[in-house]
Amino acid sequence: MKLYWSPRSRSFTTLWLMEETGQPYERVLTDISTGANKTPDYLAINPMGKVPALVDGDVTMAEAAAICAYVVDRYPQARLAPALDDPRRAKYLQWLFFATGCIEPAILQAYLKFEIPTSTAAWGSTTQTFDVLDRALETGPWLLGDDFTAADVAVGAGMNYAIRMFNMVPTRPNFDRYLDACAARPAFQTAAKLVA
Ligand SMILES: N[C@@H](CCC(=O)N[C@@H](CS)C(=O)NCC(=O)O)C(=O)O
Repeated sequence: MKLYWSPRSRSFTTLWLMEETGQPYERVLTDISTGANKTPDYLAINPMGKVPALVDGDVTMAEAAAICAYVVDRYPQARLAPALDDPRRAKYLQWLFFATGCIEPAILQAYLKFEIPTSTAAWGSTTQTFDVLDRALETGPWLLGDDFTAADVAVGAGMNYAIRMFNMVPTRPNFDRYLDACAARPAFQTAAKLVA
């Protein structure tokens, strides 16, 4: 697999995930500060011209959370997702989609301070999204309890970015405990050094 990535970007999510699998992969530096993400060759991989993106044989794909889902299903031996017939798969998918569908816009709303009616905004509001996440992390250590999954990579990377890297939203005790647990993982540390 080839992972197209850029320093100091959302590529971190997928680098962390790849490191968690323990499988070999090729990193293709696509530095967004140089416009490498807007070349015709790269746009053929991701027409959005954004990183990360993944190439696996004839497969091309983008969107960090989708890449997480794809990779862990390709490497089931890494045990980073409940199996298809495991009832916990439902919550795993819910949190994976929550990362981009709710957490990401909630962070931007907190940062940019724009108002949208809560019934219209897909994430309700920053408070609503973070209250729900806070309660889900009450027991821990992970979103599915004792089992760390790719949903923790997607959620943990987003929260780490917003709270610890860019100070965009205030932290809470459950978030701190969760982010400490994420940051203690060797794969997280390897990925953090790569994107620094
Ligand atoms: N929805 C995408 C967002 C990716 C994204 O926003 N990437 C940013 C870097 S963090 C990017 O490539 N920006 C460069 C640009 O748009 O020119 C995902 O989750 O993968």
